[in-house]
Amino acid sequence: MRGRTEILALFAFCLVTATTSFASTITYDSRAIVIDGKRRVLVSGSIHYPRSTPDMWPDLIKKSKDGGLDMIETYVFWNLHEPVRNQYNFEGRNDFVKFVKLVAAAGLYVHLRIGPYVCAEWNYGGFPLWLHFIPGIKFRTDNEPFKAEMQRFTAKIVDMMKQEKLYASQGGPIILSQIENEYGNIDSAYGAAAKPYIKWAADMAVSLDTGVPWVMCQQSDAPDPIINTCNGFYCDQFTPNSNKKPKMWTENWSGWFLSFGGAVPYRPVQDLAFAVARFYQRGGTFQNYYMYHGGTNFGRTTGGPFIATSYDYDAPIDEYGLVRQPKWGHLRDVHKAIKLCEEALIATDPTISSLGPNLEAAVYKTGSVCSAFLANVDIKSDATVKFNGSSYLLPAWSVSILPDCKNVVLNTAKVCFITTFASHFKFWLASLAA
Ligand SMILES: *[C@@H]1O[C@H](CO)[C@@H](O)[C@H](O)[C@H]1NC(C)=O
Ligand SMILES: CC(=O)N[C@H]1CO[C@H](CO)[C@@H](O)[C@@H]1O
Repeated sequence: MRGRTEILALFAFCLVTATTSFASTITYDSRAIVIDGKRRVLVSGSIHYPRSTPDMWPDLIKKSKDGGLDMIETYVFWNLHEPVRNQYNFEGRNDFVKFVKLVAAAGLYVHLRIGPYVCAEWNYGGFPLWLHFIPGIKFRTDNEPFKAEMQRFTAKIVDMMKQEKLYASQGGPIILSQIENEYGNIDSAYGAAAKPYIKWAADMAVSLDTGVPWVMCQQSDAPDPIINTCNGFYCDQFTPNSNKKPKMWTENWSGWFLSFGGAVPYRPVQDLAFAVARFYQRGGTFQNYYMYHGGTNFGRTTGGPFIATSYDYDAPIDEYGLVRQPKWGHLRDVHKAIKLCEEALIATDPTISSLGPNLEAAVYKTGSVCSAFLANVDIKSDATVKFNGSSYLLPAWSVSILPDCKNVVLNTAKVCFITTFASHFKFWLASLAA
């Protein structure tokens, strides 16, 4: 017979799991990631669990949700988890099962980028040092000793996730996973061995049977069914390698990492908001901020040469876990505006037309829904355009979002936090003068 506390514990356990245990079917088509048969417009942000402390995680996740994110993306850091071959560490800042569960508890999705080569300005790109000493090994190419180790670690992580029921196909939050990392940027250096390696990596990942799609970023020849995705400051010009795959942006650099002796990186929110809105304007349905919270390179985890301990990245949440204004607030407003267009965005491809030099309209119209994006991509001149019977002022380098094809709910160059502050300031000046 069970004791009373045991029954209570079981009851509490059931309450917790009951809300999260509905399995979802995750697929994709030419427009979007499809969750339980419905295309979705998704906004994601990177938070790497070992770059903050477990005590910070719930608050970082909450601020991400409040900022309008649907998903958190993290890499998995092999050398952190297996510092000595076959001796694993998943404690403290390494406890990514706990991290993924906290994201799930907040009701957000997870994109798990296993790599296991991750780059990430991380020591040795995430490879454990012992890997280097395996006889005959050659990294990231068609090399048997390397492939055996890569497969072993990838399978280990996938198994851990499965045991904890963390894939969406099991009722968990993980709806996407990544294999390799930006290999397309360097594959020419591997000559003829690059193609068979990528084919092998794709087949190996798919064979692990996670029930959710895999992506490869910066890999224009990613084999089916792997989705090739874009990383960069701007991705509006990107197209996937098949018309059966959606246009996805897995790293939109919110700022940049800090190097010793270098300037502290800064990317204005107006430019970041412009890039995001342009991406959705031109048919995108998924983008991820790299980073949404950058955090700290603790200990000797930073990659080299000369990459600083701070990994703040000028991200919407700063190194210490505080929201960075006006970046965080303006992007939250951009996400709200884009979500108001979701029904139109998932229904159809955009019809793109020119409204003059450097001026572009994209209309998503089908049946009774209509949403539009109006862009001025000139970096100097403001412009007034005629669209659907009305006039609109478009500041230089900005996008206006019209969820009903009529009313502008947001222009990416107009930051409310600043204007509110400015009008308070004027009011305050006026009151001084009186
Ligand atoms: C023009 O705006 C109306 C809403 O007032 C909308 O119903 C219609 O679809 C729009 N047409 C175009 C081509 O954007
Ligand atoms: C990989 C990539 O897309 N890089 C681009 C990032 O954005 C800058 C412009 O700021 C381009 O010069 C890079 O090519």
